[in-house]
Amino acid sequence: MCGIVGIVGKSNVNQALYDALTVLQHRGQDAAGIVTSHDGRLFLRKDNGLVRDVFHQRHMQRLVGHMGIGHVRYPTAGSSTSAEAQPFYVNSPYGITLAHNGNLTNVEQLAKEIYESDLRHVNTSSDSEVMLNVFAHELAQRGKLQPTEEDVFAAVTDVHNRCVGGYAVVAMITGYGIVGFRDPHGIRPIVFGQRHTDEGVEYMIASESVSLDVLGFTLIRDLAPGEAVYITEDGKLHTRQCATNPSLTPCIFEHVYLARPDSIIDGISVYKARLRMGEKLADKILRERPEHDIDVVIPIPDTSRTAALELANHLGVKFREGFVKNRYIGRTFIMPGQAARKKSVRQKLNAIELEFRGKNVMLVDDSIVRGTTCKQIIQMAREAGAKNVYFCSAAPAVRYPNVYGIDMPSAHELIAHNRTTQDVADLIGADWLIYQDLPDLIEAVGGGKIKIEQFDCAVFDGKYVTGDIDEVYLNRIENARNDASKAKTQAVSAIIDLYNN
Ligand code: PIN
Repeated sequence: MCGIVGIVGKSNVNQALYDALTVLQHRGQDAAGIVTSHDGRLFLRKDNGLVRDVFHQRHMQRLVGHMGIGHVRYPTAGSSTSAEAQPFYVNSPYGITLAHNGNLTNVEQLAKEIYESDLRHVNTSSDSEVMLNVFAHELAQRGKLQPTEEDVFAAVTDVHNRCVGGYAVVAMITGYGIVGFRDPHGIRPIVFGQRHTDEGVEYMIASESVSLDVLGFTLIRDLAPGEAVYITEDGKLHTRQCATNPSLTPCIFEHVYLARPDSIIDGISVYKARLRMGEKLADKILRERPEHDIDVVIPIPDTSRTAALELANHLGVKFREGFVKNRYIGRTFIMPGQAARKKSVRQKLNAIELEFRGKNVMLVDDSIVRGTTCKQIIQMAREAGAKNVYFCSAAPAVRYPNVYGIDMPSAHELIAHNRTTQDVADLIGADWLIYQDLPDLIEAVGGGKIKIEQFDCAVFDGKYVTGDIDEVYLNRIENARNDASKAKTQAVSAIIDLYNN
């Protein structure tokens, strides 16, 4: 998962891009980048790290220009180098830079085509660089010295024809404008909006509406699946449907925990969807155990708080903050003679004992993925004196890998893969485990004022909307992931050895 932004403004956009990226920081903390364009020249700064660490005064001063794009990257096993930070750049045609949120499922075939037929070189293992080259190739095919909006939209149409997967993209064509587009299934989110200044109207394209709000832009709307928006450098906005068979099946996991609660995605308030998840969970609890003995509902901060609050309300049970999260977790330093240790949950969360002692507590989390965190949290609740520890997940059991840009690619890492609810309860040490039912989650997200009936729910039901995912593909990405993480572990051990010797 990543965050993207693009702005066509009337004065320098560096500060606005930086601010927008900080608002999208929850979508990726691994790397950040901004590229701006001024007088036909590009200015790029990207590196590993949080937005606040990547950009210093000297970088910001160099990022001049009235238009630019930015990116924050989520860590995945295969993308740890700063060379894979985005935006990516190709010099021909025109000088194009691109930032992408999502994942292409036919990247191997595309990489081959790009090299063998399009005669282009890709310098990283990132699917985003592949996509940039597909777009650049298709735009070059129009053979124009100055591309019009028709040329840009035609290139996006060709991208849709060649690329398969989930993608929300912003790309800047140096000297011409910024284009944003969304895959034909609308899996990943992308919105655009405007703000009025004394010099005229400015436009922003972004992953989530919250970045428009915070910068004083008003939301125009989400891009439809397959649609593109092109804003020229002088501020003219064009939109076009570029896919032949678009159908909206947005990723339901955005609502579970990826997106900020103050965002509105495809017209649905993430906050309201989470409230409804709590309501549905309460109904399920009452169905399973009408005579339950829950004394207190405790959220696991932060995402689950909204669902937990409504769950407690509907059950008529006390809602209490039992865990406090440290918002200032620092770096882990590697000391000579010591192995690198991961920060434990205990360093991130602390229990308020008086909310647990002698009580039957219902802990609520947004989801259970690997099960490692919740196991430790349940242990902490017991140590704080809880009589019984019940656990509920606002999402159904995560049983299948995600192939559209969320970092959950390997089935064997998922605690619920090939396991029953009781198996998972035993493994995490819960006295009672309740998962949201999938139809309830769909109803919670898509059954508000804006009705959406179809979502990408692949992590829950194993149905992949792009229709190209089979066992062979899943095994391949699982192996690739294992190799990549092995390589990463080896690299870390090598650094530790270096320190130790
Ligand atoms: C919560 C994000 N949320 C917490 C992510 C943990 C699963 N985990 C998914 C629960 S927040 S586990 O955004 O940080 O507030 O499967 O490893 O137990």
